[in-house]
Amino acid sequence: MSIITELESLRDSALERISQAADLAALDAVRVDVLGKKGSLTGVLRGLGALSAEERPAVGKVSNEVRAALEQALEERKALLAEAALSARVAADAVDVTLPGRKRLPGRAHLINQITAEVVDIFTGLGYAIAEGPEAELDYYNFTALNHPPTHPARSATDTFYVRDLSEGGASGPITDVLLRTHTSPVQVRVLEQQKPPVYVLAPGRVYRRDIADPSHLPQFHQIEGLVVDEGITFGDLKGTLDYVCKELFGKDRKTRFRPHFFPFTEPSAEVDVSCGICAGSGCRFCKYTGWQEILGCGMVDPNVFGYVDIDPEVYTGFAFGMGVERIAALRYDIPDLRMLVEGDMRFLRQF
Ligand code: 2NL
Repeated sequence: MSIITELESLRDSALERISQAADLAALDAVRVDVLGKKGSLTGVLRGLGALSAEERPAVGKVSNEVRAALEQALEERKALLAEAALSARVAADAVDVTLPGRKRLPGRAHLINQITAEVVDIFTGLGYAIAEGPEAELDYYNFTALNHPPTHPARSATDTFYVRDLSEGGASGPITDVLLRTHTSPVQVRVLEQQKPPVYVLAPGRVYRRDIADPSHLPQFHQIEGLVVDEGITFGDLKGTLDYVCKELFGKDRKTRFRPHFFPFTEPSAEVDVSCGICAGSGCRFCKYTGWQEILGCGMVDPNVFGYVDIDPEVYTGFAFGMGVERIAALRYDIPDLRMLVEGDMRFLRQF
């Protein structure tokens, strides 16, 4: 076989391999095989030196043509494959902007936290400070300093969760003087121990009572208590403050009434009703046909409480009040069963 035939056959098989190369890597492998340092065409060209002077021009011309043809075929195939690779990537990365967006379910604060925040806003607007304290509390702050006699029924282990000290006798050891607070009043006793009057303070927080959960009771709920101690504080200040707060919380059109009541820590004491928001006082099933909804308890701080925190009741007087947040939520949003507030039903947390 003449060297020219050899070159032509090499060209044809190389062109065939170029046209078959499936991707850029395969194409480059062909290039190295043919035109590389140890490539087949390079090998043939090296043999050119052995040819006679008459043969050399013709063979040289053909080999240049073969090289040029192969280089052009490689370039064309390379451009084609690069174009195909780009198209494939564009197709794979494509975003369908016509797809509907993903549905998001934003949440919101739980009703209890919403109402607490609202009440906190009203009282901070009146200049009150916010105070917090431990939920596991000493009997002294929860009962004794709040004028509960040693035999008061609320102190019974059937009404209050006592905490056993496991370091002393384990689960069968003695009931200690630590309990889960039954109201947030102990927070205020701690404030009075720390701070001389004037005191204007609000104590929101979680409290515990040993009740079986039913439509109107939860063993764990939230309370907001308030306390004012200053010179010359009267029951009139108490009435004016709570009437204002009820109107802020429930609406300017609402009326309040104060009914005599008893609490160990206040004297005199009262319960406060707000005129029914459904029937405006004429009587309906929401107010059990009374025209009123009970919303808080209050009174003038008992002088005995001042005795425990070393405040002179001849110089200072004060008022205090407490409300159950779950009860207020139930009244405001017409929730028939307090247990619904803690069952984790998404409808209480979803923002519509
Ligand atoms: C209610 C009634 C009340 C108080 C809480 C209080 C606190 C101190 C001194 C005196 Cl440090 N009193 N707190 C007073 C009257 C009523 O709560 O029905 N709570 C849900």
